[in-house]
Amino acid sequence: MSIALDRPRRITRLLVTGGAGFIGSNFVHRTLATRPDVRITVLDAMTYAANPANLAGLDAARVEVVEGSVCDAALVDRLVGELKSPGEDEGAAAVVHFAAESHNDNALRDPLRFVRTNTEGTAVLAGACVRHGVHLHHISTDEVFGDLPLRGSGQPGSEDRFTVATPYNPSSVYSASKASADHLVRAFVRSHGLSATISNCSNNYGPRQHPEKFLPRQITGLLDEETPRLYGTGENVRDWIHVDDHNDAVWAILDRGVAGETYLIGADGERSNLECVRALNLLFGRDADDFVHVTDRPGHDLRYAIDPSSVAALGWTPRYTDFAAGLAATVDWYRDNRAWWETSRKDAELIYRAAEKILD
Ligand code: NAD
Ligand code: TDX
Repeated sequence: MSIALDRPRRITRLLVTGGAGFIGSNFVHRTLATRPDVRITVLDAMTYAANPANLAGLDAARVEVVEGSVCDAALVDRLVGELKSPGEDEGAAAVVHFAAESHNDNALRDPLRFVRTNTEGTAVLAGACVRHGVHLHHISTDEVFGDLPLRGSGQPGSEDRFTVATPYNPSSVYSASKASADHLVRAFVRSHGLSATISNCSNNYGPRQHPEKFLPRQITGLLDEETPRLYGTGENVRDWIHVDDHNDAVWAILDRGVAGETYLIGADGERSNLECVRALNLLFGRDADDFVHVTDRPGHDLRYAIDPSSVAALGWTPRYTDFAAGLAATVDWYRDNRAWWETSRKDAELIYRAAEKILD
């Protein structure tokens, strides 16, 4: 069976969950800029991870922001039902589901919050989409597949990348809660006739990412003249993709993805954490090796890598193929937007510093 539609869907109404967070808000901005006929309702619980500035000043005729949880079944049912207006094409409405607790380190401290939002919240949304006949695009992560051995290590799997056929093997509560959500979406497709697509993407970077995450933590630290902090040895590898490339791939799936299919999104961006920190130090005119090793994350996944051929088959290709240039532009964004990150960095560092020890 083909994994691309011959005739694209024509979507004009979206419910975007988690649209005040990092990837969701970039999705809203990009959609407004590139899809003049699309109107959006954002549903976001405005947790610590959301920043109201992310959606400030947008065209109120095209974006409505509703504060609430994806676990609130009555609210979700109403918002999904309101997407379908009489006279509009069948298939003109869709839900794009970004809302999640997204940070692995927090899952170590408060696992049930992850189960509630990521797992239960996805089931609530899927049920509402079934009742109202609305398509659901579920945003997931490459972490559901577990991790791979380092390239060149000679271990079985060390030259592999994740594909749509890779078995699920999550190792953290975050990735297990996302894996359960993916399974629930597939169960609603099979047992309840839900129209849904799923995408599993690798690590995103770009503007508006919370300073608790690796790259913004190092960038905002360097802007405050602090030394970068690497978990453990720093040999762990992530497959970096610019957030706009991720969101363009999501639109390719909304346009041409086949209901029931899963697409893996990545941009051939494998880099060790050590390489990233060295590159950042150089961008700040510092000695590449001026960083500290700190307490490692328990259960820390070693390597992620995505084979993006499923989404490439929809005609998508990444535009940010020069990681150094994308990183430099991201540094500029944080330099120009100190007011956006200052408070959330302070809050995140209080938690980090209470737990971490410098190893060398
Ligand atoms: P984020 O933490 O920056 O944003 C998450 C948003 O969801 C926040 O605005 C938050 O307020 C909202 N939210 C949390 N709980 C909610 C609830 N119960 N109801 C409604 N809204 C709620 O996360 P992000 O990095 O933008 O990730 C977005 C999605 O993309 C997540 O599903 C994540 O699993 C997935 N993903 C992220 C990455 C990455 O590198 N960041 C990579 C692959 C997939
Ligand atoms: O200070 C740090 N030092 C460090 O070495 C921090 C905060 C992280 N790290 C390491 C841990 C990881 O190997 O950097 C790597 C990236 O860490 P995170 O930014 O926490 O991301 P990760 O755990 O890889 O998960 C991210 O990508 C997949 C997102 O947070 C998830 O939501 C997404 O699903």
